[in-house]
Amino acid sequence: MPDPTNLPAWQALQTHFDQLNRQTTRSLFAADPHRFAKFSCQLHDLLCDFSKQLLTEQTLDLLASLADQAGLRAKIEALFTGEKVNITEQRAALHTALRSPAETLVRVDGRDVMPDIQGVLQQMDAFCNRVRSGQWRGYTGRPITDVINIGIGGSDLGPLMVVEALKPYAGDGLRSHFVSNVDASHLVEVLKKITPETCLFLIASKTFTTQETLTNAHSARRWFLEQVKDEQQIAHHFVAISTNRAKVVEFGIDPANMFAFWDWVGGRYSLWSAIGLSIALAVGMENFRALLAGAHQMDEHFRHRPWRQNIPALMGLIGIWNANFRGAESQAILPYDQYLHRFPAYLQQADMESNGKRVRNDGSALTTSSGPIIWGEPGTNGQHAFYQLIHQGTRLIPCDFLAAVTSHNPLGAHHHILLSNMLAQSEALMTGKTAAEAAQEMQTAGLSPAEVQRLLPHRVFPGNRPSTTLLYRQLDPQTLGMLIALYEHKIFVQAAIWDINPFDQWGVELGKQLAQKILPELEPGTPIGDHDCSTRGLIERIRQLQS
Ligand code: G6Q
Repeated sequence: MPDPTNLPAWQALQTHFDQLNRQTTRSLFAADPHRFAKFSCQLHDLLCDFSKQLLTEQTLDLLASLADQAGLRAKIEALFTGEKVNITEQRAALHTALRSPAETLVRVDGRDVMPDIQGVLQQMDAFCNRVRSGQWRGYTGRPITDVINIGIGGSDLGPLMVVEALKPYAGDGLRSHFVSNVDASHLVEVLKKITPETCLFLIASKTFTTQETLTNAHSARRWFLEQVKDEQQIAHHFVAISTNRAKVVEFGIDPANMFAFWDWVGGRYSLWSAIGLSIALAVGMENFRALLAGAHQMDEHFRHRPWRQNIPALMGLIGIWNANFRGAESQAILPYDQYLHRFPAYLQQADMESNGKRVRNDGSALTTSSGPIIWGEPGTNGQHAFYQLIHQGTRLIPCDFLAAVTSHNPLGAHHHILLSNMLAQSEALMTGKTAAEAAQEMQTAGLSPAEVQRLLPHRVFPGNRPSTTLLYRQLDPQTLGMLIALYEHKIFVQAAIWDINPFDQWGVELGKQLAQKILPELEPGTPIGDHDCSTRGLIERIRQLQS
């Protein structure tokens, strides 16, 4: 593929942007009362309203041409059919197969992967039933009460986000805990809440070599054995989720208690695999399967709908419009849904690890910016914190608002207050407040003409700040599956246009190597290797203060 910025559609978009930029979204709304209907689309209960973006029919036509010229359709097929789209690691990226119906045929290197996937799902099903029903007993014969997932990055963020999001489906069952940070405080605080008799550790690591996870897992094992004093009992309290059977055995976990997945499942795309065991234990296998089914619905929509009705394609293309033409550097994720409080953090990894790349697939440098900075907080909290910058700061910050129409916890006027805040924010960001409107407001409030003039620049809101609203009936497992798959595919669309590989993470690998070198140097008396004087100074200071 040529440099995306040399594609005819890219150039046409540039010219179009220069013209459209003279208008505002507010003026586009004033000119067209049907704008909402034209610039929104739906998949089942999920409505995506992108009418508050600065775009017209022509913008969408040009973005659709850009998708065609970048070969997006063929790239989607390559993704779904198991081609080795991760070109730097020579791997397929088949998270979509994990949520496909059993009868689908998906091959990797000529081998149908679906029987393996179904086999692990059945293993998870049987295991979850035993644990959740109390049949699976700890070493004293008591049922399990607490599940502790030890993992990091992709082996933590996805399952943690989903377990939080689906709390209403967990009932009074097992308590879930997640330990990711190698800072011992994370593990120790969880250990304070549990007892060896009734705990179940899930050691979740694709490679089973990740320093943080293995350190936490060994410490948890030691804590367990210090109290239980019988290695045989490990089998009742530790299971592994990994692609690396040899390392699991080396750690001391019975391979019968191992849940497998495969190298064609990327870490940050792995919650659909056995890495989702903590989800299935928390909410039951039926709900886990509903999550998969929702994601599959989004997969089908993405694979088959034309670009103009294709929610992930539209969101990806609009993201490109905002980032590469309007100059936005970040993307705010603003769920007005407390259960999605970890969704921005989850998306930070999904998006920034995937599209935080500086070279194209052929190794040449990108000539335009790639993945945006992803950040956010649940509403309405963010309104009392960083929204000021979104309304009146110097940067353009596109926002995604997400909300359920029906609350899991109907309580007085709470939900209407929540929704009205979200709607008011997206409206205000779009319309802004002109000088005339601000002046009128102050005059009505009785301010003197001099005061009005003095305050006017501070009280004007430029508006024209883009947002997309995703509205769904209720945050149930199926809807959540759709939402997650939507963002996964949005990320893929952008990678396809920028011609980058969203499935590798050499920056993460770098971090894994670097710490290994410094670790022994923190021990007093060991020689300190070759470092810049800042790093050397900090190592010496740590040694000095620890001695
Ligand atoms: C995800 C990344 C990374 C990974 C963690 C944990 O796509 O590769 O976040 O998930 O580093 O790796 P393990 O699962 O191998 O422990």
